[in-house]
Amino acid sequence: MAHFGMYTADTDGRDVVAVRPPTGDADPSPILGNVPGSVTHRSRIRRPAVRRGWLENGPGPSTERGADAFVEMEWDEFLPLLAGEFRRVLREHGNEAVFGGSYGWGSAGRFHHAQSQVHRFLNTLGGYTRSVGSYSLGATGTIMPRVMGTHWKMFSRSTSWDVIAEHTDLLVAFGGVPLKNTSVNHGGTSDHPTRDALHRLRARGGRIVSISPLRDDTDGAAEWIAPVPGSDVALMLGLAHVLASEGLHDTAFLQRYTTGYDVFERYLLGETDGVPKSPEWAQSLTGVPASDITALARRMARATTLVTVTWSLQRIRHGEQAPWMGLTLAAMLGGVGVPGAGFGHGYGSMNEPGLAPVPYPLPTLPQGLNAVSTSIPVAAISDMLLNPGGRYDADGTSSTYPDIRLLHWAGGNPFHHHQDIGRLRTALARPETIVVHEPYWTPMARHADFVVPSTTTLERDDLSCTRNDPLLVAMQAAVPPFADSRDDYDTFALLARELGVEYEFTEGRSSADWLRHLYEQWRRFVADAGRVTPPVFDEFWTEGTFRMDTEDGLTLLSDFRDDPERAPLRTPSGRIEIFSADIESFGYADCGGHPRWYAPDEWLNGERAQSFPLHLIANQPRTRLHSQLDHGAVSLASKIRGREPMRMHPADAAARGLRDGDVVRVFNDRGSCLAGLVVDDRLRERVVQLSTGAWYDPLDPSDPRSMCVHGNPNVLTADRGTSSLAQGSTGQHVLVDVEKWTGELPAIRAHDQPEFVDRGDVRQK
Ligand SMILES: Nc1nc2c(c(=O)[nH]1)N[C@H]1C(S)=C(S)[C@@H](COP(=O)(O)OP(=O)(O)OC[C@H]3O[C@@H](n4cnc5c(=O)[nH]c(N)nc54)[C@H](O)[C@@H]3O)O[C@H]1N2
Ligand SMILES: Nc1nc2c(c(=O)[nH]1)N[C@H]1C(S)=C(S)[C@@H](COP(=O)(O)OP(=O)(O)OC[C@H]3O[C@@H](n4cnc5c(=O)[nH]c(N)nc54)[C@H](O)[C@@H]3O)O[C@H]1N2
Ligand SMILES: [Mo]
Repeated sequence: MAHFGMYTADTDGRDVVAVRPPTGDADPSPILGNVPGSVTHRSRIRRPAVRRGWLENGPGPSTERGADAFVEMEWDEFLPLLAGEFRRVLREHGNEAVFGGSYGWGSAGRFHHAQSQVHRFLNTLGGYTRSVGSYSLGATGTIMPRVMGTHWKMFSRSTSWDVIAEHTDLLVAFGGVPLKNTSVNHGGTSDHPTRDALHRLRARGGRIVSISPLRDDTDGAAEWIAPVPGSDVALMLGLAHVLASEGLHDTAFLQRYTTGYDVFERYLLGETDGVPKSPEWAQSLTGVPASDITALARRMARATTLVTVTWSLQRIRHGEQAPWMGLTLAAMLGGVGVPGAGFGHGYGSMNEPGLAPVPYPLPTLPQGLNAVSTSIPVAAISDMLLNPGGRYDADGTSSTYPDIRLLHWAGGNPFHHHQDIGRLRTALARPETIVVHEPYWTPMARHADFVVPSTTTLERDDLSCTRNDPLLVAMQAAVPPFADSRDDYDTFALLARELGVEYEFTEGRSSADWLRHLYEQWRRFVADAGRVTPPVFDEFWTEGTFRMDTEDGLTLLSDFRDDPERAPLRTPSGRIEIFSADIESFGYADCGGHPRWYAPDEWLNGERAQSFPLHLIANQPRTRLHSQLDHGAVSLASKIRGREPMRMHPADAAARGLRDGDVVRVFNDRGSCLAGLVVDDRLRERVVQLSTGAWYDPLDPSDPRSMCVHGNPNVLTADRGTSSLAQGSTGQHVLVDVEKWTGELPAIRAHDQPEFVDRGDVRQK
């Protein structure tokens, strides 16, 4: 099982040679094609390694990270050295000085989940500074619990695809419904039903309006509206204005199920700020003709309309506003809780929305208790490292950043996920020691002092399951561990032994014991609850899968609609908060008490666009999961002369004298990268699209702001939170300019081994 789907692996005893998706999967992911050859790929970490400068100078800040050579070592020497460093940091600086953020997707599998493993390990040592929230849903994760009482329920208990296919007449999709993203589900998936559901909706006469800078964000017949990127909230306000001024809004619904509509309406109609959010006003910001906005609003009021917002729209500045305003628009239409109507968030972002949930808890590894209460918003990593003791605001609280001495990372790649890599590299020069567990020599591994070689899922037994999929899957090792790599669990167990906390970490169990234990504990729990009777572990393991029951045919918030007194939302008012007194009370200039239009810093109508006239969309890659298996066949096949493809409208290419297949330099005042040009009219003019995931490959590794020769868009993006409320990632959008690359074409080195030196050549000071 992978995050992008289930498969059977054919091997030659050392590596995977072919993969076969299950016959029950309606639309298997093309990303599976990256798996063959991945176990023994030349970028694998063979042995434990320590950075040369760390061995020579001992722990301490270093600007050599990312440019230094490594010394390979035996485990017997490596583990005591690392344990000694842990003892030093804990003794001199205490547990708060250890950052165990480790954000990242790692791999599917409930037990060998790298992030759970590192957190459990650090908890047995007395705790660590942690991160909260995600890059996926930074803004949503803070705003939606406040105004709707939950955020995860929006996905895991979303209106099912079957209900949408059957009941929705008009699907108004902000961000479209990009099928490429439904490849993926955290923890895996055994089916991909989105394509078929959209087909059934259209076959029934349903219509799809795709609002996106990219026409191919919705496949097949859809009406395409391409507003200026980042202006969706203005468009939603324009639609809301038509509803309110023409009396098309559902006042009975607003009265019974929401609070604060009156405050919002005064803003909408311009009574509070003198600016009516009319279709004409919206046209001036979005470029969408006012008459089209009026016509769409009237259609929405007449039909069973589902308003959906992709997650990308909240991964930009003021990202709190789009999901909040989308929900407000759906509330004005009165369809929340009605089959096929209402609001959806994340259809086409992840496979999960629209899939039926499993009605009971799933087995997971207990992470233990963290004795340190310090945390930071996940996307504040550079801020934290650069400003120890500095103050910041988030979600109504003002806090100070801890002083981090040791960074321990397992299962994520900050060079993939974080913005402004130049700033990140300066930040990563600050700690005294960085430990990274990785199967591959990713850029994060290259910036570590201690590099721990991990196995991949293909090299170990595990079990997988996820909230919205019926299958519990026995993931059986396909090949033996590569070279000297170890399961993260075994590494942590040995490290725990060195540090005198082995039993606390392992509870006396091997990984095989843990799998059996977690499964049996879960089996007894669900059997006692009388829901299902799963087979005993050995039977399950032989069988390979167990099919659970699911709650089919859900409509989001139908229980609330049926009886708002008995099933209130978990908001202060128990209703949808179109106005939130709590948020208003924080007094933030960048997030007030009701949904509102805030002009972004980086957009085509702003001042910055005079210097950098193209709007780059750094969306999720079609050809891989994030940065994972960037060296796989499907990912490599899309590259142009080795560079990540970047799409551009023909008019913008012509204006710059660029042709399809050219290598271009993409730049702004933060950094630059090379990319391979694809000229394509399926984009709005002045929009370019360069997906995330090409491994950062600096031309000059010793320069933190070096050009990336491979095409990682995060050398360009701004490291700035969504707002003082959520402080979420804003990586989706950035302004750039593009020119032809006329210099010599630098080699791609990202997927090679780093430089090694012999132990004997290290001069300890
Ligand atoms: N500009 C921009 N940036 C973005 C986004 C965007 O829209 N625009 N999107 C953001 C989003 S939504 C996300 S979720 C993040 C994703 O960011 P990440 O989740 O950090 O990216 P991955 O490439 O999935 O990193 C997972 C790493 O875990 C490693 N790994 C796999 N299995 C194991 C294992 O068993 N053990 C260990 N130790 N390691 C393992 C993989 O090799 C890989 O390097 O990126 C974010 N970044
Ligand atoms: N193939 C693949 N699928 C994935 C992932 C992956 O790495 N690869 N990652 C998974 C993860 S972790 C996550 S969190 C989700 C993320 O899900 P999303 O964040 O929703 O995915 P993106 O592809 O970044 O963006 C979706 C679309 O939004 C559109 N968009 C961007 N800006 C704007 C705008 O201002 N206005 C409008 N109307 N549209 C805009 C873009 O055209 C883009 O294609 O994807 C998941 N699915
Ligand atoms: Mo994500």
